[in-house]
Amino acid sequence: MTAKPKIWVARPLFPEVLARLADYFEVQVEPEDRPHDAAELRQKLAGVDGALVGLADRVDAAVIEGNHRLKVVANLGVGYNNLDLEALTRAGVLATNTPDVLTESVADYAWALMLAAARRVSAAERWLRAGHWPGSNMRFDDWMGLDLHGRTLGILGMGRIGQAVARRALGFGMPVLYHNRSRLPEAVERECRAILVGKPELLARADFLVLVLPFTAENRHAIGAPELAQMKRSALLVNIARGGIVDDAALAAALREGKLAAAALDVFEGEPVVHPDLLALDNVVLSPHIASASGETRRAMAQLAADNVIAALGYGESAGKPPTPLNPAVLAHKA
Ligand code: 8YV
Repeated sequence: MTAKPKIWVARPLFPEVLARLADYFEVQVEPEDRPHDAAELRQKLAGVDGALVGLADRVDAAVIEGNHRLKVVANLGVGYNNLDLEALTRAGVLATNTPDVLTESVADYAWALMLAAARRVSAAERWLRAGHWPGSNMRFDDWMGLDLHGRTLGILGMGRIGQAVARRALGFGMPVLYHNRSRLPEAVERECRAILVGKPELLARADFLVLVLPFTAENRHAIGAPELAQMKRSALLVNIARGGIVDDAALAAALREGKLAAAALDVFEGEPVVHPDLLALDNVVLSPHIASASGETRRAMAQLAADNVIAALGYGESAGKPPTPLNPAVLAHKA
């Protein structure tokens, strides 16, 4: 009997997913969630045929150089700015991600953040827990927030998640403007009731601006001091995309100086460190990168990453046809 291929799982995962992987592979699972530096990643990937990695694991040319065994790297996330796709493709290593399965949960969470920041849910709860609620004699004008209904929703980055955020706007009676590299097909625009505008117009007109764009070199600080200055003072910014798309220091300054009403952030520059100026503010809702973290969705993401590895290494019903490849040229080359 030939030995099973080996795979490395960079973070603890659901037992049912690990059990499925173990049907085909010899599985090495990291016992705790922590990022791995280049030297460690290089060493972990050296003796395996495939790997499931997290967003904190940066797989680049230096990490895979000289590795002739590795065939597939499955990212546990839809965003893949941690993978050097060119280097992987050059090395003939397939990369995969987890699109679609998280779209609706992340869109739900964008609305959770919008509502929480607009209606000051986190700050009010902190105040209540600290025992400050005086009861029925609370000031009538205390804890007043912003309404969502009737306000303009702006979406920067109109991929699958942006569209799912837009579709939910109908229920809130919010007109939708979007800006994207390319215009959506008319039928999709109609379904999302979304109108394409230039970035300056989006910044100037949005009452709620949700960022859902991928993190690329061009998108670094897509929202910095100059962009924040173009937004309404009464506006609210939501980042569910990636840390680094927003200049967090500039955002904290704008919030402190009243140049922006509020913000809600699920992602940060330099995670898990949060800029201290943001931590000091009450008009920003902060969460630890959990937009995709519903039980169903996290399980589906892990299963999809496993499906990709199983198929890429030639097993299961979809052998040779991994469901969500990022560099399918590698597959074509092998076919
Ligand atoms: C993470 C995400 O994958 O999918 C993405 O791009 O940012 C998240 O869904 C998740 O936080 C696991 O680290």
